[in-house]
Amino acid sequence: MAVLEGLEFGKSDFVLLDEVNIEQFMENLKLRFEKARIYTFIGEGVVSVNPYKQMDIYGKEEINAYRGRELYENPPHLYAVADAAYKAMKRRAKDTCIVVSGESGAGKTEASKYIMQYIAAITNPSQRAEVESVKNVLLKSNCVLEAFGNAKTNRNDNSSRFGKYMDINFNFNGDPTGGHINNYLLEKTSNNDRYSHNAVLSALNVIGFSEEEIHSIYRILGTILILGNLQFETDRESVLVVGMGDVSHIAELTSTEPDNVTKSLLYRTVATGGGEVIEKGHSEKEACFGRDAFTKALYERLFGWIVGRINAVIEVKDYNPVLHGKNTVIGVLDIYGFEIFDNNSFEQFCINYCNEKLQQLFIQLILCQEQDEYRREGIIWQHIDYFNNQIIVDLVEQPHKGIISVLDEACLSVGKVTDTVCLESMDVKLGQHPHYTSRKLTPSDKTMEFHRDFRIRHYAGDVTYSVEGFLDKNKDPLFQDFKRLMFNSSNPVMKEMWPDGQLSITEVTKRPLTAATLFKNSIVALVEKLSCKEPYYVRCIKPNDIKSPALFDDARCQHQVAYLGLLENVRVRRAGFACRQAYTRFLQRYKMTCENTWPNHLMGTDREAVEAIVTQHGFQDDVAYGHTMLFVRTPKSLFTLEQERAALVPVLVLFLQKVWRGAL
Ligand code: AOV
Ligand code: MG
Repeated sequence: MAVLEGLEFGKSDFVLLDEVNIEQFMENLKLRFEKARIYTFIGEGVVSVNPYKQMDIYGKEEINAYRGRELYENPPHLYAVADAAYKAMKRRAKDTCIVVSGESGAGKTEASKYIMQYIAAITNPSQRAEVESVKNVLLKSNCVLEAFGNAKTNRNDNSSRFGKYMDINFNFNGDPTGGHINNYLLEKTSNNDRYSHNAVLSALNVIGFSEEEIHSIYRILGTILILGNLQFETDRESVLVVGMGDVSHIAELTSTEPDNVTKSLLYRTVATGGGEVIEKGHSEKEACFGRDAFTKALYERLFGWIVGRINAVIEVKDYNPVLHGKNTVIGVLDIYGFEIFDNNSFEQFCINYCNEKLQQLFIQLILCQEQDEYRREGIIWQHIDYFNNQIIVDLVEQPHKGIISVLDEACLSVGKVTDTVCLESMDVKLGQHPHYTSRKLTPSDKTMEFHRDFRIRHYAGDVTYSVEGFLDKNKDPLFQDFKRLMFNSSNPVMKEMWPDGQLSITEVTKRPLTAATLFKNSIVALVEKLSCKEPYYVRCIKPNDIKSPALFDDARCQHQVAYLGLLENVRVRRAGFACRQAYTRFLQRYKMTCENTWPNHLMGTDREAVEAIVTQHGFQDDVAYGHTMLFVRTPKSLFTLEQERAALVPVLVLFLQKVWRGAL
């Protein structure tokens, strides 16, 4: 709990509110925002309100103020949380993660950049070249990924259209030795002109992309641009490309043959039931569909390949645990936030499902496990209620019954299943679900359209999805012909991106997994990765919808506070205990601070010895005794012990040396 701010700035930790209710919470949040205090703690986590203006709080001076300090020694800041995650990792050899969450435009990407910069700034004091280069790549990779993966949306001018989870590996010294990026790309974005071409180019160079690779990247981007304008026409039954100049341009950029480009745009190879291979001409509609799928795939593969190259550069190499000690990790997650547009499609469905999963993780880790532990340890505890969104997660992902499974079924069925038919089978399977509805089920609700819309009551609000295009987006719509075209490119970089192009049509029989299932699998894996680490939360709030630095829209903010479960978070935290330690461990560490326990205690149990230490230091009212561990309400009590221990250690070492030398 920060002590350095005056009361005129409100409470620096929501735990310190006189009463935990929504009115006091909002009053404090608003007061702090208006006083340009955009961060407020909830225990070891921080709530951040997007200031929509540059703040002078991220400089060297601030970095030095937070470095190595305890949370309550400084005002709330992202740096305090980053430092807490770093300290836990370094002192206790724990893998930790920093989860940055909040809706679109709330400030997640900015926050995660500041966190990365902080970690880079406080590590590698001896400036070892190999560590510096890892840090450089980690920082520069952001610029490249944002250039390719961000776009302007109604909600955010620089909206992340991909999710990013970055693991940073550390050696026993606490210096970064490498890292790994997982990306969760959803949409192809336009060639984003917000980014300076030179900055991206220099970042690509720093990361270690070769000239040839950089050229190939630009050639692919050029191809995507041309494809975006490419048109077809039908002339007496046959479909043609309008303007053959574009075809030769594409062939030149992709180092392929113009004839093959035309062919893959206008025909597809199919295997007949008898095993015969024939070429079938596209209709104009099919040709457009193929072109769009090809454009999207070019983009996805380019993005995936860039991430892969960055990973190859920063991968931990030659790590020897005997020489270098335990390798620990801090993960930083910055993903697309909850989104509601006027027209919501498959992408919003995936994004919002992902946010449901992350909220579920928060509930599990912060609200659920914490309370379970108190119960297990026999601590007297008044259960705190909260809305558990597992029911919505199930609605989306449950096998056989969930929306994804209905979608997949529709995509895999043989006959012609349309989006509308798919919507009908969702209505049949999910009609009873309290978080699902459609116009057919509630005919009076004119805000939805018949045969088109369904609505999910998400934890963060109701979202109406238009089912149009869901099935196409869920299938792997790319004809094998395009894959083969690119695999046969004489440009080695492009060839490398399309290894599956070498399969002949008769070999491509197995149905690929659908986009929704692939997405679900990747998010499930992400949640698994996060849940085995010690989590630190940054909860971002968007103060208004007009990107104003001066407006605190009460209703919008209160809505976010409610669905993020922040009040419940404060309640659990406040009634709860910030620190806990097994009795034996506690005793090992602090027995020297108490005459009755040093060097060994003569009491019946370790717990009694711990009680003696606590009582001698006078913080008996700040603790509770569990079956196997001690719970400490405020970190300050432990801090006092730590300080005393730190002062005693040199004295004891001297003492022991004398004993060994026989001087005593
Ligand atoms: P997001 O990551 O949460 O949205 P961003 O981090 O991109 O949101 O923030 C949106 C915009 O708000 C930024 O471009 C900045 O203009 C401003 N902003 C956010 N945080 C700060 C800050 N600490 N200081 C100054 N300006 C800030 V999305 O990616 O859409 O979910 O998919
Ligand atoms: Mg973002």
